[in-house]
Amino acid sequence: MIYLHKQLHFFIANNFITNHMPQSLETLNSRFGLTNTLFFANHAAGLPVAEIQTPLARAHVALHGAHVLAWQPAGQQPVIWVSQAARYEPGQAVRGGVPVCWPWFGARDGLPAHGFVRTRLWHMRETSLDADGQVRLRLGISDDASTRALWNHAFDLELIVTVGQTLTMALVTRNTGTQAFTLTDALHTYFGVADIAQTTVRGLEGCTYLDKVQNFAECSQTGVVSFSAETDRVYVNTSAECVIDDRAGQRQIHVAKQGSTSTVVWNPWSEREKSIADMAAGEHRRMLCVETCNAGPDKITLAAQGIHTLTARISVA
Ligand code: TA6
Repeated sequence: MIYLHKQLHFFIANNFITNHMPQSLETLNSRFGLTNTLFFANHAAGLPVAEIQTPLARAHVALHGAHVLAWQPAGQQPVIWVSQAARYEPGQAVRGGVPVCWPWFGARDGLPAHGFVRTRLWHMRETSLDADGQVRLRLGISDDASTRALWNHAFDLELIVTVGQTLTMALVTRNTGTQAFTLTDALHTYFGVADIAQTTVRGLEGCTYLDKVQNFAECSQTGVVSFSAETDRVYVNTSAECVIDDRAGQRQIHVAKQGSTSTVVWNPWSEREKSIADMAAGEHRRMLCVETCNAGPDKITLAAQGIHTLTARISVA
């Protein structure tokens, strides 16, 4: 009996350490570093970042928020955009990269915007180099007293990032509790473009969208999406692949997805940009968010022990 009790105590303590204690740089490098391919370094404010460099691509992934900060396939300009004014601080969301919005997308009265996992430290669970030269990272976070104070559910969340000529991000939600829960989520991807005024997004023609700039008015998309003012739209009931046609940059970025029925398109334009403290003047010209989501009315309900995966697959032509 005493032996069993000790075993149980050991299991719980070990599990708690694996899921909740910060991992030191030394531990990260010794357990998860990959020779000549992946190492961990402390970026600003001591936040550990996985730096990946292979013949296929370069990428940075922070443990803070499981935030993909950079991805640049070989022979291309960087694809993911981060503001020069971004703040890398515990409790802050980074302006740019790929914020993980979960378990809700958007604002909620008195609660953090876009949920609480983008501002928390995640755990590195696994790294590997595949036979085809792609690097895979698996990061995780699970509930504790502080998450339950904001959202009273038991969960385990993983982000599996695959870095190669294509960037794949799979956000896996597991309901580890005994009650069903409902969530919305997003891989809120910021893309770099050479000139927003010459950029369009294809794939959403004919879709219904909720226009945040017009107090969530329901509208219908005619033709491709183009940009000449603040744009903040939740396209609903769409699983379509989108293509960002960056004419000035002479490239097309493909955003394919699975497990997602909404796409958000956002550019703050010049006026709104001024109210965003962590965006520098004029930066809206060089960025565009095309977000792989389940948002607005497109909610996910997960039964006890259920699993849902939201996947974005990004490539450049
Ligand atoms: O995804 C678009 C959006 O919800 C916009 O409404 C805009 O506020 C943006 O996200 C950024 O939100 P954040 O909380 O990161 O400032």
